[in-house]
Amino acid sequence: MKLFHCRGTCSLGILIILEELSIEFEVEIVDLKAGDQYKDKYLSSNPKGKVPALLLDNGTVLTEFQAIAMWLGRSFKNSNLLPHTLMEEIKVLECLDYLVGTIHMRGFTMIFMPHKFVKTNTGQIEIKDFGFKTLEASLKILSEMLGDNVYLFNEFSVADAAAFYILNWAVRLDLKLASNLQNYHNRLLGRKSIMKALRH
Ligand SMILES: N[C@@H](CCC(=O)N[C@@H](CS)C(=O)NCC(=O)O)C(=O)O
Repeated sequence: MKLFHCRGTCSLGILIILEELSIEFEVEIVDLKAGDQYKDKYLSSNPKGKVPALLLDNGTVLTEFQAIAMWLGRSFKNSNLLPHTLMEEIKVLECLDYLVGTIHMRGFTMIFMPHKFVKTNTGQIEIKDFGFKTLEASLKILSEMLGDNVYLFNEFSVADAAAFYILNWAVRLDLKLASNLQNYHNRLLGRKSIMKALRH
């Protein structure tokens, strides 16, 4: 298996999941700043021009964070990265989609990449503002989802791996986090798989 990854991006979440599985895998760095994602070499593996992408041993390339995370969780059931009943599993997917589809795509992407959506300075300020407002509301919801629990669900799951990259970005932006999210982020920083993923 090979993960296409760029440091500091959402593919960190998939790297954490792979580290949790204690399996052999390769990592190929796609340097987004250098524009590697738009070069033919990478596009021939993932025409979407984004990370993460996971090349499976049978040659299939999986893309989209939620799909990769669900595939890994389902394929390596003993890892307990997904719960075992349908409703519990769907609840993890619901959470994962909120983290990636809303907090990442409608929050952080607007703040990090407003130039992708509009050229004018004022337009970009408005887009960033939309991103910050989305984060304010959605991180509050995430804090309520976590409550006093150690993880988002009973055990560490693929959703926690996604929450980690999200909270890392929040810290990078110096956002004021609710105390339960701050403690959760600190707890996750001490997890072996996360320390290993950060060292890559
Ligand atoms: N919805 C996508 C998000 C992937 C994504 O936006 N990846 C970013 C890095 S965090 C990327 O590769 N951006 C490259 C670009 O936009 O040029 C997924 O679930 O995989």
